Amino acid sequence: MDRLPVDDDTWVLVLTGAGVSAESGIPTFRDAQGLWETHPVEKVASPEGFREDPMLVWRFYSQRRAGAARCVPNPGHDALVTLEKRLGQRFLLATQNVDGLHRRAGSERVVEMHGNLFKTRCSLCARAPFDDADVYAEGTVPACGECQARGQFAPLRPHIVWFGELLDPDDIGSINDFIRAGRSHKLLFLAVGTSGAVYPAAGLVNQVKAAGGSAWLVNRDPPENAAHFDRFFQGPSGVLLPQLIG
Ligand code: BJW
Repeated sequence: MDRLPVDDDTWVLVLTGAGVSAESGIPTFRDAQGLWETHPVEKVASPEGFREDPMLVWRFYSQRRAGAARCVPNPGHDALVTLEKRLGQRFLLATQNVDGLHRRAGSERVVEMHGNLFKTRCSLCARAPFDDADVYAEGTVPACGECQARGQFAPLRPHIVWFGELLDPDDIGSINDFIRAGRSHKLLFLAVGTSGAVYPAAGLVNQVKAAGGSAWLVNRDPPENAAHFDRFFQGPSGVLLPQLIG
């Protein structure tokens, strides 16, 4: 099997999606038996859904927290740690995953584009998102203590980027800076375990190609944006990434 073509002048931007955590036991979104099949996305993962029924949303995220806390990183996560160790600052991992498994595996140069399942923030005030692994009891909506101290009730919400919400500009900035810096080197994009259906992540391949880079893909099924990649390795990332990275 081919190895990822990495030398001293190669900069690697990795994009991961739910597929990379599938072998750890975390459900994907759009596959058969994926999360969206049993949980309507507009009800559990949209600002409108949260306004309408915050209890339902917290039940969904509490279950997800409990599930993800029981899972452990798989050899695909580990292979990306190996790659980062080899490349140092010539490596950046942009993940759409909110499960925290990349950091638990040991990845450090990570941008969590869609937030983090184990962080919470206030739906009203500007306090910084905080670590929160609580699994809230059925029928509960946690309230912001800081707003409460000011005599106002404000529901806390998961620190997740829902559809229609903007990604953190600092996160987008880090990814764009990396692509800009990589332009004068051998820039390589590696997408893993993502359906290529959700933007702006699905457009990163085009950004890298426009910057003169090449694009490799590891996925179980052909994603929506498959045509933009130079190489496609079809199969489970927990098996293929260790082979590609060595
Ligand atoms: C394996 C495997 C194994 C399985 N090994 N592989 C441009 C054009 C059109 C629309 C838009 C656009 N720009 C923005 C939009 C709107 C929207 C969007 O993209 N809509 C599309 C659906 C068309 N984007 C947004 O709203 C974003 N915000 C934004 O851009 O703001 C500005 C703006 C707004 C509106 C209009 C224009 C501009 C925010 C997106 C936030 C996404 N959030 C979610 C929900 C988080 C909830 C949560 O986690 O609790 O993030 S959606 C969900 O999808 C989640 C994921 O991170 C994301 C991507 O899913 P992913 O990871 O690809 O998973 P799956 O399940 O889809 O695929 C798994 C893949 O793995 C499959 O291919 C399998 O084959 C594979 N696989 N096992 C390897 N073992």
